[in-house]
Order: sequence, then C-alpha cells, then structure tokens
Amino acid sequence: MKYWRQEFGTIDGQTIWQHWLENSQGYQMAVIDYGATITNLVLPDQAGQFKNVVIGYDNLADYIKQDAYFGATVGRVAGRIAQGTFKLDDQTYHAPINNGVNTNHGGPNSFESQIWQATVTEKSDAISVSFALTSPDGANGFPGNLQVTTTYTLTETNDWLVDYAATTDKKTLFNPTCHVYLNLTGDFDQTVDNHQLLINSDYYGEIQPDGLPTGRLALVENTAFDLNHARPLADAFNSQAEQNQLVNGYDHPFLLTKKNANVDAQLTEPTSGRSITITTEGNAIVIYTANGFGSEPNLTNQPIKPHEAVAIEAQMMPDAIHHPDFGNIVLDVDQAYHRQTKYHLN
Ligand code: G6D
Repeated sequence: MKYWRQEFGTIDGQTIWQHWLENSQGYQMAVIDYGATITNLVLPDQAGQFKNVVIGYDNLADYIKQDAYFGATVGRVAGRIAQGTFKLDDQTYHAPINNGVNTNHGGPNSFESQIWQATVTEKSDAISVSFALTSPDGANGFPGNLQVTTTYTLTETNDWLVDYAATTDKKTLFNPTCHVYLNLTGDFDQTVDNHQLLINSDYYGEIQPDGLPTGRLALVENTAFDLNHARPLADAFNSQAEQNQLVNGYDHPFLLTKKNANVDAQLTEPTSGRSITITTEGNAIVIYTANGFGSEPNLTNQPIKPHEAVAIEAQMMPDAIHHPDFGNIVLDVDQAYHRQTKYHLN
C-alpha cells in the first residue's frame, strides 16, 4: 500500500490537499479536503489498462464552480426534505430552500463545500483517510453541534470502504451519502447507456416531478425499476413505456431487500469488464443518471452531457423524516452513529 498527498489549491490561504491511496495491484483512489470529495478512482480493465472512472476535475476552481456534487460528501441530509421543514420533539425547524420548494442535500454550502480535516492511517493491507468536520448548531437550520467523520479506506483486496460516524449534542437529522458519479469506461465522452445495473430491490420510492418522494413505495415488478436482474441502462432509456416512468433517466431511491448479504447493487461495463459491487448498511440506494447539467465545467473538450455517468448514492431513503416506513434518520445525543458502504472493485 502507498499513500502520498499533493497540493490541490488553496482557499483563503488554506492548502487543500489531494490524498492518494494505492494498493499493490495499482488500484488508486484520490480524495480532496474540499467536500471530502472523491476526485479519482483508478481501476484496470480486463486488459489491465488503468483509467479513472469517476467524474472529477484536476483543479479546485472547477470543483468550486460546479453544482452537481461531483464525488462530494453530501449532508447533513442527502436528498430532499419537503419544504425544508421538519419537527423534532414538537419543535419545528426550517432548512434553507435550495431546490424548488424543498431543501436538497442539506441545503446550500453544506458538507460538499466545507474544508474537512484529514487524518491518515496506514496499515500493511489498507490505508484510510478520515475527514473530520464540525457542523455547528443551527448550520442550515439543523439543530446540534454535529461532529462528523467520513473515512475512505482502500484495501489490498480491492475494497473501497466509506464509513460515516457522528455524534451530536442535540437531537438532529443525519443521512449522509457519497455522491460519486461512475463511468466504468473511463471515457467521459461516452454515456453509461451500456452499463448494466443490478439492484436487489422490490420497491422504489415514487417521486414528484420536482424530485421529492411522494411517500409511496411502489413495486418494481414490470417497471423500469425492476433491476433485480442486471440490465443495460439503455433498455429503460430507449423504451417508450419505461421512458414515461423516468425523468430523462433515473433519479429515484430504491428500497433494498437485503436478500443477498453480498450484493445490494452491482454496476458492470461489458466492454472494459470493470465492475463494482456495492453493499451498504443503509436501507436505500438512490440512482441518479446525471439527467441534466447546469453550468458545470466540461470534463473533456466536449460539453458535458446527460448520462455521462451514474451516481450510486447509498443512504437512508430521502425525506425519511416525513415517512415513517422510510427508516430512521434522527440522531440523538446519546447515540454514536456509524454506517458503512463497501464498494468491491472487481
Ligand atoms: C438533481 O435531482 C437531482 C439530485 O438527485 C442530484 O443529486 C443532483 O441533481 C446532483 O438535483
């Protein structure tokens, strides 16, 4: 295992470091202090050619400019909170509205744009970088001084682990995710149409046109959301019937069945042979197929376009605070939060 770091820019005179982790087979991961953001994940194809397979930039300015959460740590609450409003112990809280009439991804200037403090742990068979952040009481309207760590680990067995840990001094909400976008071809002029996606899920969360869950868990059977057998994303994109179920792609939460302890989801790209198998301690995975972009800087010489990658956001169901059957995202003062997601890099 190898670790090194290099300067990635400065913010108000503070150096932003890019931390590189490499195992003995040449698999690499890079993360920056800004947003505890994954900038690179370098994997071999079946011919042994290594390529970066995550959307990312080689400079800090583009990360600051983009608003698509490329590779970012998202929190306090991933996904939408209806009208940014929630109640805890009969007290009502309001997070800032930053997406239509709702709060998305914890509101503006949240975890994704904070400078996290990194601590590196090197072992013979794994290297971890733990990023720490204090989210102060009242940040974006959320109660409690929240102490958070996001830990990324790369192992000699080609596992990439994401661990979230947190404590709070007031009851609050906490539902983070890693918003990494994957294109296993390693070519961001290609779409992910031919990528095959499997998700062990019998119910998906129906969403409104604005992306907010309706609260209804719908059966995936005979819909675009039945991914219990791996199928190319293009099958749904190109099906007239299934297009009508989508929003120019997927932007939906899948409630995981946990019927196979070794696989919650799997993404495979047949040409390169690259594949990532995901298991998570959360109850959901949100699939976002990058259905449209705003003013994000280009990744290559060509303008960035829809479906150039797929974000696989392991989390608890979005807007869970308003839907009891979506799971619990309340963190209380006497709780030590921990949730792990494992990406096995095949
Ligand atoms: C859009 O609705 C989508 C979100 O799911 C995604 O996380 C974000 O873009 C980057 O708001």
